Amino acid sequence: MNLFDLSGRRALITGGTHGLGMAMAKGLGLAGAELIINGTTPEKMDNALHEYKSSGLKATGYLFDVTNDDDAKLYVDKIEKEIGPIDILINNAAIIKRVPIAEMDTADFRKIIDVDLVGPFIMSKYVGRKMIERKAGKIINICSMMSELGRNTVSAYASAKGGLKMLTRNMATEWGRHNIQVNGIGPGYFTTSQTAPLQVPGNPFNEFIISRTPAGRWGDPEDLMGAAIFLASKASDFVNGQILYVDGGLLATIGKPSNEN
Ligand code: GCO
Repeated sequence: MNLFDLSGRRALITGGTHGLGMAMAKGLGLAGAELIINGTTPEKMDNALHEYKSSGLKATGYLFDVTNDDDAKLYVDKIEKEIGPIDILINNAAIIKRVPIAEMDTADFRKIIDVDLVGPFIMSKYVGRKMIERKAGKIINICSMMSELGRNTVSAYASAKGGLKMLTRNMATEWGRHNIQVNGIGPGYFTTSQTAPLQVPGNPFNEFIISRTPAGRWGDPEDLMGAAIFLASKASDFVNGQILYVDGGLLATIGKPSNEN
């Protein structure tokens, strides 16, 4: 089982102060990795670091904006100087705004593309340069059902997540020969603060997801731990450019009418 052992590894998780980012970080921590948590909100960071430490995990926090090219370069250098070489990068930080295309502000569209697609590009560029020098590294981009499917009101988010799938494949193409594995995880519908508006009892979308997902439930953030550990570990040394969908089977099926079991 030491194929999945991350002892001695250092993992940087963007947007690691809550939700899916925190769950995946905890998974890597439980597998032995030292955690480097990126966030933008001091209060959320304090709470998160407290939670990591109370879970017995070694975690250090860095507040910076992944869309700011200079900051990203500066903090990647600072982290490598203060903590050590970054072995694993999870590009998880993302935002969403649910507005029909015809009513969406172009500035909002651009902001979502910036955080959800350009952010992973910027972080991967600066961490990737170090990994290329060291001829080793793991990068995991957090994609989405929206990397494959359209849905009302999430055009900017879906455009970014579709782009992130292709950025993943292009990074794998360019960096595979440097022993860098770049893959994606595509979470289905998970219980997080981001999806809370959708999961309100009585909201038809809630029932729709439960009926549309073969597993018959929303995902629990901890359901992502295994995929994150696999793609961060030796077990995936010959896996490159893949998107691992963790969605309870949602993408595998057309769904079924209410009169069928
Ligand atoms: C939405 C949700 C989704 C999920 C997730 C699904 O509005 O449809 O927020 O985007 O967060 O990305 O894979």
